[in-house]
Amino acid sequence: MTKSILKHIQNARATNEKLIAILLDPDKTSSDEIPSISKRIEKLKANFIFVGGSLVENGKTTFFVKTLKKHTQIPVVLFPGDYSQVTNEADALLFLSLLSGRNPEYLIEQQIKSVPFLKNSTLEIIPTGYILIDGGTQSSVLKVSKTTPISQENIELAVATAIAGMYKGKQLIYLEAGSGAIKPVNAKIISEVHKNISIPLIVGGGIRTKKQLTTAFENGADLVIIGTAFEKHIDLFNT
Ligand code: 1GP
Repeated sequence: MTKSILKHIQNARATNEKLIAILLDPDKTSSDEIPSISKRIEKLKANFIFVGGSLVENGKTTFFVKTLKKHTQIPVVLFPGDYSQVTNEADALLFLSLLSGRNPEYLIEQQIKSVPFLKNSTLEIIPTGYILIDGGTQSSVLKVSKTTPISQENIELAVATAIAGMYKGKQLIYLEAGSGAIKPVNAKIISEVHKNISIPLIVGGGIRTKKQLTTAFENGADLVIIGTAFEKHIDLFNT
């Protein structure tokens, strides 16, 4: 029996353990690279591998995760841009609702479309409130979801959105500045959201330096997601 990924993250919040996930986009990573990438991730001692992207070709994720699983024991968590990226080869699924947006497609439609598959799957399904914060770029999430991100200055709205997510029964809150963000989610939003919710907090988007990583952790992120910096071989764990 594999350990529950949600329990692992909840336990981290309770014990102040800080977790890292490396994000791999099957659309940007060729499967030939998987053996070497897996080695790099193992070396970093990342806790999870997140797999997903805003636009991934249908069917690609299944093969990608299957290959990844042959090369690493690190749990694989789906972080899908749409329901076609859901595969039973992974360990868990972030069942995302884009709470900062007002597009029904990403609040409920995609979730309904995934049900025929999920009903018969063994994936651990983790209800997650996904909140897009303005990272200073036209992020893929913004383009695909056609929603307005929350301004970095509007702490009140970010906090209220996170609390509403918790009241709706989400088990995790994910503050997202968007992949490749110029401005990662600022310290104030992280700390205020953290103080106001009793569920774990994920932070990602634009984290490229050790200082940014430490800032996110020190202000209350329980799990930080690193995508672009890993792709670009930026060593933010030792620099
Ligand atoms: C994207 O938060 C993640 O969903 C990672 O962002 O690629 O900027 O690290 P980066």
